[in-house]
Amino acid sequence: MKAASGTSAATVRPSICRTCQMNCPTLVSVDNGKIVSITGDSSVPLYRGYTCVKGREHARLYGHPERLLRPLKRMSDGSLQSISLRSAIDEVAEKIQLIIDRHGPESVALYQGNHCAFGHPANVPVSEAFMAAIGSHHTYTVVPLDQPGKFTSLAFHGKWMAPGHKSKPDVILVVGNNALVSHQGQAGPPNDLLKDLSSRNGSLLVIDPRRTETANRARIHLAPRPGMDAAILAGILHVIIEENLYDQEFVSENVDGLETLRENVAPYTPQYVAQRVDIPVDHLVEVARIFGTARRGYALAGTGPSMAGHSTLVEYLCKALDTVCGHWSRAGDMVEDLPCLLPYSEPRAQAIPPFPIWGRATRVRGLFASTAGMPTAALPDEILTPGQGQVRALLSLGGNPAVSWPDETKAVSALRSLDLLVHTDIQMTGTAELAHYIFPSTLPYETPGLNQICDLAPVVSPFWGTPRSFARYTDALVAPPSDSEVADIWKVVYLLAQRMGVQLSIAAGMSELISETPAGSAAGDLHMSRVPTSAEMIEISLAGSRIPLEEIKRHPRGLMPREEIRVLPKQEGWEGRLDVGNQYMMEELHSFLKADVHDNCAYPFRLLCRRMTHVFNTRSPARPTNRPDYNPIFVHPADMVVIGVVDGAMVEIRSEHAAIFGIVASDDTLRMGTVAMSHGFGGLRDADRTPRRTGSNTGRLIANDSYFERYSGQPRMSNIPVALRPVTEEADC
Ligand SMILES: Nc1nc2c(c(=O)[nH]1)N[C@H]1C(S)=C(S)[C@@H](COP(=O)(O)OP(=O)(O)OC[C@H]3O[C@@H](n4cnc5c(=O)[nH]c(N)nc54)[C@H](O)[C@@H]3O)O[C@H]1N2
Ligand SMILES: Nc1nc2c(c(=O)[nH]1)N[C@H]1C(S)=C(S)[C@@H](COP(=O)(O)OP(=O)(O)OC[C@H]3O[C@@H](n4cnc5c(=O)[nH]c(N)nc54)[C@H](O)[C@@H]3O)O[C@H]1N2
Ligand code: SF4
Ligand SMILES: [Mo]
Repeated sequence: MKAASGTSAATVRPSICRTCQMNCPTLVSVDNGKIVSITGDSSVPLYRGYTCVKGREHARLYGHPERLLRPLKRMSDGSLQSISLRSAIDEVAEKIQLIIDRHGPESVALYQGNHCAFGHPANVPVSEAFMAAIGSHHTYTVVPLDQPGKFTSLAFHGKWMAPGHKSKPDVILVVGNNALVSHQGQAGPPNDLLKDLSSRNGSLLVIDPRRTETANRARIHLAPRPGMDAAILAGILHVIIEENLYDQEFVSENVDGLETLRENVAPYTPQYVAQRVDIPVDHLVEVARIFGTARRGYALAGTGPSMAGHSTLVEYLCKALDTVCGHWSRAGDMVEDLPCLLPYSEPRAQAIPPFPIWGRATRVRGLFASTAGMPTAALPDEILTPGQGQVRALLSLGGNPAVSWPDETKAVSALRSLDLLVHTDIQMTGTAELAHYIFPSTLPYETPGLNQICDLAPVVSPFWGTPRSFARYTDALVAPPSDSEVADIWKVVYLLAQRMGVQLSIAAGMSELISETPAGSAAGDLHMSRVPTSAEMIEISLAGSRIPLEEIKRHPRGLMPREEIRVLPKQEGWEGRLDVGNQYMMEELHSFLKADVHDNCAYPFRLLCRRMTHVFNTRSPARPTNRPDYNPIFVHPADMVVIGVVDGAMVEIRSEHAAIFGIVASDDTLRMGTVAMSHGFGGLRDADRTPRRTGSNTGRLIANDSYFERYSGQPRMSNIPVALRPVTEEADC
């Protein structure tokens, strides 16, 4: 396809945005081997040409002066020097081998950040294969810092073998998620779901201390004290059970624990909850009645409640709500969003009963691997704690641990203390500043790819991903700059393995991306003497996929399989039942009846997590010029008066653990007494005195060992008690 662009004719090619989990289909204008612009592809009905500012601005990254183009090596004087890819691989392979010989394979750890999973589909399987081949279990992901409860709660609740009611819901209860900005919800234009809901007279119910873009559209918005979601959900369950609004037939056939749940939510009367969390009692009762009487719908939690310290419990209670209300597909119902890229797994109207959550123990705080994976917040301690099993080398792939890990001070000293830190990135970040070797990465449109994150999303949360199965493949559209030595993440790992003489075996292809999915068919051993191409690696990663890659490739604009998949009936003699009365969960719920342990008048505000439209976590060089290049601290105007600051003023934000500086932005959507700030900003600890230039890292305010969830190790990363005081830039920075 040709399109006019200035004097020359640009070629417009279909592709996929890989900047966030939504994987919007894009049209990319390429002129003279360079990306000129990125727009949405309106030929795909599910997306109707939607893109956001991040996806469009991404075009500016390709020739950006801040982009890393050649591998870098840290010299003995601390400076970084260019090195060839070949030499960097040789040196790193030798150093890893030496560490393994001296300290054993368990001294090597792997961290897969967002862009490891978002980028080339082989990044995750190849890096996991590397860890398996050297014999280390130290593989960590972002999940335990994000919404680990999505995985851990399954172990306590069990899993329905068919999806929830994704299409045509009558009710959606959103707890601390703002999909209109984060796009973490149904894929496609974020408004479509809400428009469809209101056109059918359905109800959007939102629980969020901030009147978010999503809350603004709600029939009822509860703006409670943060961190109390479990108590609110217990109050909703209380009403639904006491008023017999639940689905008695579904429960008697498939669910255990209702009586235990009834007893444990009994103290959570609407009056008690309303008073504890400071919301109108009639609103709470109305939310419960709307949810309980809706035949189709779902409860969906986001990062807010997860990060407030009770990820597993909040997710468990959301599942309990859907389960007692019978919001799961039954035999004969259509399944419209089965992943295309995973092996086929039969939807059945039956329950997988609860399964063990406990995995291998760590050496830290009694934490262990769980169904959410290894506890990432324990990794800094695994690095800093001497003795048998100490981690000494880290492969940091597609993330930014120095900035994104909670407890920045500890995280940075851990990363600094490593014998070897190998990092892949596209720009100099906090982590790159600490790395011994940096491998610059290809950018998405320089390598072939798939929409795997969106396609697989419904397996993690039935309410994520496209409403209908949709797979799209893209070729590489442009070559990396001619004088560069950038590489896909999988390729760096492959070359290291090759140099170390290690055989890589891809065991489960794409299923590696979602830990709770049964392994797919084995693709087997990789050829280790001839480096596969990026296109070949996609074929290998997709072995056993429900829709074969050749079929997907035949549809350059994407494939929406024409199929009629229906939920199969329960197998004869099947005894599995879901559990809504798990003992651990009920004990944790009980703890909400006590006073809030975090109440301390020295820290009168609560700092909430939040996302901003124009940036995906770590700040990017390709950012819109009309937005500040820092992360403001949003404060309610009435609270600004109390603190004595005006818009744009600088404040010190102090938690029990540490202090950072922030620039105030007035925001009357916040509940008074709460303030909000995005993460992913700020330079390294020692150098960070420039909140107006680089922003500040909220992770520094968090201690990873004071308040943390026992199942995932996730520290409290939202609802952080803080004190705010005005500061003058000259005196304090
Ligand atoms: N205080 C606090 N901490 C948090 C959170 C919070 O809300 N508050 N949120 C948590 C959550 S939900 C998550 S998911 C984690 C995120 O944790 P990470 O995944 O560690 O962090 P990101 O910022 O997403 O990482 C992006 C990194 O990838 C690089 N990058 C960008 N594009 C590309 C690319 O195309 N290829 C490659 N190779 N690299 C690229 C960026 O330069 C950056 O270094 O942070 C967690 N940390
Ligand atoms: N534009 C953009 N999109 C993104 C990202 C980004 O940085 N920018 N990050 C991506 C990542 S890594 C993730 S994990 C997803 C996250 O996606 P979401 O979970 O939708 O993230 P947020 O938009 O931060 O929404 C969290 C909400 O929780 C609320 N909240 C905070 N504390 C509490 C609490 O205790 N209780 C309740 N009920 N609510 C609370 C906040 O006010 C906020 O509105 O977004 C992804 N998408
Ligand atoms: S919503 Fe996500 S996938 Fe879509 S254009 Fe924006 S960043 Fe890209
Ligand atoms: Mo995340």
